[in-house]
Amino acid sequence: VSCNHISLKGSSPTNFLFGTGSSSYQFEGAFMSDGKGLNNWDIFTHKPGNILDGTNGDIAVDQYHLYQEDLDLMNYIGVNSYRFSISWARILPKGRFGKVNRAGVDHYNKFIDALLLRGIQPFVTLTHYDIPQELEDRYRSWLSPEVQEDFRYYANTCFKFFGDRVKYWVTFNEPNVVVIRGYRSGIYPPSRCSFPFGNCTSGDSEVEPFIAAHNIILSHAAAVNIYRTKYQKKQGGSIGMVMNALWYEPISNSLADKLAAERAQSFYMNWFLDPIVHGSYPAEMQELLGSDLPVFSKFDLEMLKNGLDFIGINHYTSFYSKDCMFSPCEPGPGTTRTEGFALRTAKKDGVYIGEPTAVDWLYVYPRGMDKIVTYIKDRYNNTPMFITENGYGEKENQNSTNEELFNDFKRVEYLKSYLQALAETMRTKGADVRGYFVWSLLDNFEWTSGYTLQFGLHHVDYDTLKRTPRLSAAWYRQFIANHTPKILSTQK
Ligand code: GBH
Repeated sequence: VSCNHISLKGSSPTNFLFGTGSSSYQFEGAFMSDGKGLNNWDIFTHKPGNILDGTNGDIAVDQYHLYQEDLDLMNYIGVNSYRFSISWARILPKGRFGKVNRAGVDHYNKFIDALLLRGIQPFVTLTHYDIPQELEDRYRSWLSPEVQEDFRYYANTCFKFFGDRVKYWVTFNEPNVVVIRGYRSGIYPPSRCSFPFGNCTSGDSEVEPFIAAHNIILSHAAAVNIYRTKYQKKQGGSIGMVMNALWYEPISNSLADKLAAERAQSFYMNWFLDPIVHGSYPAEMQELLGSDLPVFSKFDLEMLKNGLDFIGINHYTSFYSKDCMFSPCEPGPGTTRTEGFALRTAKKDGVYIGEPTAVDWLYVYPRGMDKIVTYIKDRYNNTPMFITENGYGEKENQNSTNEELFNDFKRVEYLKSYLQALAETMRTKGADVRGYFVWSLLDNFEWTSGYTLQFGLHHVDYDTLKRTPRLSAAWYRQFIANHTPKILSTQK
């Protein structure tokens, strides 16, 4: 594999972050250790039928215990940042209704110190899909405005204990996925659905995703407000939100399909970013949803002015978008009123938008990276951005050869082409992108797919938990070395 040089010079500040991503539930394991409370994913994965291979994150890749080993892997690759999330229930087993779990605080203190000792900046998410089950049981978590108080309390606790050393905070990972999958299709906890699907038959109200989203947006605002008023001056960090960002390409040049792609984006990503950056829901949502869309009070609008310091972008793939408002479509993803009447489809005239992969939603379309970053830059006034996730998934099986397990040429090609597109957008359009994180350092628990999908730069053997570098790890190491000013290099 060649390591051709992609020029980031002139477009990136000298402290551009190169890292890898992770999350507590997918990595830590230790689900009952040292006083941790149970969270929504602990409960969900233990119900038969929810996870493809019947597994769970009880042990995951045991990063809770094996982190020193993982730090060695990071150090070898030469990343200057590591993205991970704090397990809310490890810090506050019962939310604000119980005590702080000091052992949980100690764990993250040790982990953060160990990262910094190696010159690796912690890039920390407060919640990556997880919430203490206590808050689900007490008041139905995101469906209740009460959750804003809990999230504020939790965020404050984290800023207080860790903010002296953590300079990058993310309030939420992919809240759009949390509400779509948790309250529309029901395939994630709390398994609420507006149409019968899989295990989910409850036929809950189709407005629940909008209520949950509203509470998440206001929880974000509450956390940012605390950070701005009590910590930011002293601690000097920044705070943002991470969105799952698909690129929606209009399936034709017709105005109707172009408008459909806009609606698709508004009902997916702008849904959260518009209120936080511009103070109101996207116009398309207001028009189509009317009084089904919650309204921000005067106080809410004041809180929303706290905005964010950066936008985190998880970008993997692109889809075509086809109008279903002016001409009817067969039912499919995106076609209803509450999704913006825009069919999401991977094919145009029978041809995929990009090479399909082992992951059913992942098509290789590097141009999408340029298009989505440009779109966000233009819509949100070139707010500083981080690519907080980008990666390639594979599916190993019993018969996979060593060649297939470790020589992941396709992952390397994917990462190279997406980074190439990103570099071009930064250089030619002046997009203010400040860092890039590969998903992921290691294979890990891939939510409802269990351990059947692998996204790691390192292979994990689940019998022994042994980590083995893939070709892509060596490639990323070389890439970072080629693009990091020597003076900042943390390599010994
Ligand atoms: C990210 O999720 C997660 O942040 C990370 O934890 C995960 O391991 C990683 O990517 C790899 O999957 O069906 O309407 O939700 C991304 C999961 C799944 C989100 C497909 C977008 C399609 C739209 N993505 N999904 S929808």
